[in-house]
Amino acid sequence: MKEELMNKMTPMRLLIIIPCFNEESRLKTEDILHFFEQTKGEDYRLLFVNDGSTDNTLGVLKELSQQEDKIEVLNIMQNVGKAEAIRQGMLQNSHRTFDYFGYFDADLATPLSEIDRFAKVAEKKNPLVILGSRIKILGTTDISRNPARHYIGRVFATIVSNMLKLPIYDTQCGAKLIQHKALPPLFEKPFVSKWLFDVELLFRLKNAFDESENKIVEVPVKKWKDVSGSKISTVYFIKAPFDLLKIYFRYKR
Ligand SMILES: Nc1nc2c(ncn2[C@@H]2O[C@H](COP(=O)(O)OP(=O)(O)O)[C@@H](O)[C@H]2O)c(=O)[nH]1
Ligand SMILES: [Mg+2]
Repeated sequence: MKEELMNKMTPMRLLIIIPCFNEESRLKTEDILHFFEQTKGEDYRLLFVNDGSTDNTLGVLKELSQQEDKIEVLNIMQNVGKAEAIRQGMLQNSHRTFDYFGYFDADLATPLSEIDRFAKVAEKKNPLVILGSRIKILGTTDISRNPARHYIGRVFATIVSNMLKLPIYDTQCGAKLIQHKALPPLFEKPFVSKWLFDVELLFRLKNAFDESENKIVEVPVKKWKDVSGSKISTVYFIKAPFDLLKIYFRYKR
């Protein structure tokens, strides 16, 4: 009881990584600054990782960080891909005393306001990982996805859920939180897949922690929308099944 009370009094400290590759035109600087207005009393920080962008992403990020103390920028000179950029962000900051580390997409397909909702779940349930989940629930969530990607995504998610033997609805939503102690087993080694690293994370989590641990909580996001200008090429949808098999045989026990 006393411990519960203590938890309530110590607000969650979060570091959210936002990978950016050529996001100059998609970065919603006003929404980002508004998020900090809305969460003034909280210790939520955003770490933007500029991953060798060839446009002015770095300039936009530097300007943002000058406007808000809680915005940090990590610059990677050469493009390493989303998975590796997030991994670098995690590794370079894992010595810091945040309760949870997370990642969100730069296009704010998942609005930043979800961070606060996730933090409340973290505070209450203390899971190793929180997964944002894009579930349409009439009157409760507002999810707008491109139909083709939705249906391909549903087939994909069902296969992954079976492979993991875990009832997860959505592994690919780009909004997740990870408890500090889970960083080493999840991010120590480079990922074998460039875009399906979320699946690898879940396999690593499953293999590194005991069944009894409160591992994963899925949180339906209130709002999610497809933002045009995706960097995933259509070719990748053909490659993805092969990547998935590679992951399955690498991690299955
Ligand atoms: N670091 C890094 N991030 C990337 C790269 N490509 C895409 N991203 C980021 O990954 C996130 C999701 O990208 P997006 O193109 O919107 O993918 P989609 O929403 O899954 O179609 C955004 O934050 C992008 O900036 C890359 O090569 N490197
Ligand atoms: Mg997107």
